[in-house]
Amino acid sequence: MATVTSSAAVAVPSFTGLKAAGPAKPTIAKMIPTTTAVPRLSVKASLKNVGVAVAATAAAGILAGNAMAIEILLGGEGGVLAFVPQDFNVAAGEEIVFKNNAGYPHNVVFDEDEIPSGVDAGKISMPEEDLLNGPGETYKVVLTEKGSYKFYCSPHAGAGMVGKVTVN
Ligand SMILES: [Cu+2]
Repeated sequence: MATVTSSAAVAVPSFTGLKAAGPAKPTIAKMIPTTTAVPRLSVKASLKNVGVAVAATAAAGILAGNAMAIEILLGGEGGVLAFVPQDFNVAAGEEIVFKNNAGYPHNVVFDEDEIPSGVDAGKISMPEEDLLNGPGETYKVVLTEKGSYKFYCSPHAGAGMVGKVTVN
């Protein structure tokens, strides 16, 4: 029972991740013609192939996501309490994926005094009391306003777990 609950809880963020990956749809559109272009496939084989295509699409979605999103690790090698990288640039509208790596729990809170004026820190931050507890858990945010933003991990800000992103 506990195992089922736990795996379901883990599945939710990864499903959300796939859903949120914008490029996944065009990839599917690309994959389907490839699948149907093989006329010798029986229905059964086609279904099997669809399964493979879906799996491939998930992988491709992650790859395509890399072009449109940046991944920031929460916690460095050896359990260093840091965002990795801790200072980076993104394009306006590019997705930033903060991913639990080591030394968690972590969270991502933007400093309301260190973001462009007019941006609501509450809308782009995790609530201070919310934490990413499990391995690979993610928090995703898209910043559309250009400028520089500073953020921190509330449990570890005192240990220097702070970061900066410049939106161009
Ligand atoms: Cu932290």
